[in-house]
Amino acid sequence: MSATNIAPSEIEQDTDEERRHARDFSELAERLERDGWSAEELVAAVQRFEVALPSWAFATGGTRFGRFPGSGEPRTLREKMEDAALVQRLTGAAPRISLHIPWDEPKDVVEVLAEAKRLGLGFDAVNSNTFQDQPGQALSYKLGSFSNPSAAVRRQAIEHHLRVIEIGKALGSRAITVWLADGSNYPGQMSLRGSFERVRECLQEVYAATPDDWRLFTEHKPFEPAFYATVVQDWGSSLLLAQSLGDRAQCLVDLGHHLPNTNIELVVARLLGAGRLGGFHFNDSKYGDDDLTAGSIKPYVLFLIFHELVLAERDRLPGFDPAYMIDQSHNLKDPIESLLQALDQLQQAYAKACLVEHDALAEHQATGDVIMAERTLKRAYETDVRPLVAEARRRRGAALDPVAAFRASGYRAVKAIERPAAPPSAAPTHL
Ligand code: LRH
Ligand code: MN
Repeated sequence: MSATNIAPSEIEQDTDEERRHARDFSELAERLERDGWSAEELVAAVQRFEVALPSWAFATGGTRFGRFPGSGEPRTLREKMEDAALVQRLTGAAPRISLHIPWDEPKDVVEVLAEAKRLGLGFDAVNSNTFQDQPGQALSYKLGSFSNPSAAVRRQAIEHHLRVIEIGKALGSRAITVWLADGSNYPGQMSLRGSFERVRECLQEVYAATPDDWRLFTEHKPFEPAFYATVVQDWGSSLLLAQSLGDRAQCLVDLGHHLPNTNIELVVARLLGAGRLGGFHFNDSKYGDDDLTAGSIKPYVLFLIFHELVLAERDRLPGFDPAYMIDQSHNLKDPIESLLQALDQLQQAYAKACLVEHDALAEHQATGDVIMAERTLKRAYETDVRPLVAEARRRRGAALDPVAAFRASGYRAVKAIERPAAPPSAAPTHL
């Protein structure tokens, strides 16, 4: 049994579970209809909600202290695509994969496109990488890439991005995500304004090389690997860059790239207001860029972010077309199970945000009724939408409970045989 093309009938949906779900969904639908909602419209909205999967998250990540690889992990782009196709099979919400270059650079684009077609997968934004030196690379990025004082290093970094765009064009991607590790560890090491100007100049050339139907996403991050100043440190720096590049440049919000207690939904609202919210790297974190499973630590924040997105959708904000992507690193969990959990959490957060009584909220905000305004949001957040997102999946022939279906499929055990573990010396796929 090759688990990827699990036919709907083979997804282990036991009839008891089916019956329980049917009852739970009809009860929820009845309650929603009583409150003036259309359960059918909500199911359809959840079905339209799609998130791209990161090619770099299908194998165990690790930290600088260690990596504990699991069994049956993918070793090639083809095997990562196979895993991505299974996640799509079980959720119906992840039809695209986002590649990181060179980590997951296609050796043969034609073959990869054929494999993607066979698996029913598409390609989302491509990601560049100037935060590592590749074997045989002429010049080092130790002191930065686009911000590097050396024009030769900047040129090398620009050439890398032009190549990533060519690969993306061949795969049918429509965006490039640029996260720069550029920064400094000590005061005085780097010109704080000069480094930013150099990044802007280099990005201008990369932006000019993107096709007219592409977007360029700038991704901010407060620290790591730089521990004093990061050139694109916060949403303001990212926004300044995007605004200076052109209309097709937008800001990507990685949820883990905010200092503790940052109001991320406010950052999202600001970027939406500026018409520059390009997309997301969904994950969760307690302290730093922990890349934990989305919705696992701060589910209310995830809901509040989706509340801003549903409001923007409702207000028909010009250019509103956020690219939803996951960016997680799996140190302890089975990567596929964690991605299935994340997709379920994202579907739930979106469904809850669709249940906010916006007119009532606006009224309470206008009249300064703080408590009723908060209760209106909490009422949506506290609605158990699990039967609704399960129904959205069921109608797509996907699993009511993807993690349970994955475990029942025995996929990992099959892959453990098909994919003998790489020798311990092999470099980690993603730190
Ligand atoms: C940086 C980051 C970025 C990726 C990398 C894999 O922390 O979030 O989006 O390139 O992780
Ligand atoms: Mn990211």
